Amino acid sequence: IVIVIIAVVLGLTLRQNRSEFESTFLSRCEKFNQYDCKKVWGAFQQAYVNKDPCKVPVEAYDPLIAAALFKPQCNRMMFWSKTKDVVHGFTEKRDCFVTLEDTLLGSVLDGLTWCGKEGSKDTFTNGCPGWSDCENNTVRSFWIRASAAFADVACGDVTAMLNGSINTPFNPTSIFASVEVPRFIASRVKNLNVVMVIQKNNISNCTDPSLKNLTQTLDTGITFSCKDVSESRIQECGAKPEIACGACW
Ligand code: AVW
Repeated sequence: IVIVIIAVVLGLTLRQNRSEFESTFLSRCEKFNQYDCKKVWGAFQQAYVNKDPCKVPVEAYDPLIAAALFKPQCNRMMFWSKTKDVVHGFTEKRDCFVTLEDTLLGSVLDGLTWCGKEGSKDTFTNGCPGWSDCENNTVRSFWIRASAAFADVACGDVTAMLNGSINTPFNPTSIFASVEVPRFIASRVKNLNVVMVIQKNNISNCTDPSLKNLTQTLDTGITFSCKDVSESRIQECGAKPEIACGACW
């Protein structure tokens, strides 16, 4: 009897986990009109279900990207690296910029962990490999694929917030440096403007040598600019809608 009870409780917990993930996915998705969320969920699942969670290549998410196309938002696209909180603190309050996490797929999966298992058709949220446990893990491959798709549609003036409180604001191993910047093409992107977020104890700014690598990676024809902006100014601009987007920095 004890074993049966344990089995039932365990079974219910797993089922609940699975449906909880699916309902989070669907309810976040339904905030966006124009998408068939059931279809998007199906395309999402096929990427990792019934697979070893360390053997999900980036391309496994191609059908998902095709099902939930990113719309170009010229002059409003915002990229970031090691500045997630300050960027989203700002974009949450103002309409000036769109980040990956404001798009359908980015907002649906932001903060979530998921994976499949060989021989199972379920989605698990526990026991999934961490970001650097193996290269081709479910979550990491998704963010690389989604970031690539978001960068592919970048156009006009593009903005990126980098962190002035770390040694290498433009880090070659980051998604921004390794996946996004190489996909900006001069025929679509006019200028890349880096906003260097400066806190009290900043150790880098727009003169940082890592930005040299950035300008060297940029497709010829895309101009580059960089502005040191204090974190408090970014917060102020987020809080004051009367400041025009273009006057924030
Ligand atoms: P990031 P990126 N463990 O701030 O340039 C767990 O370094 O790479 O900026 N999660 C991780 C790890 C890790 N070691 N490293 C990265 N992540 C996840 C998409 C985590 O969710 C947007 F369009 C972290 O918050 C940006 O322009 C996120 O990756 C660009 O890619 C970003 O790590 C930011 O990627």
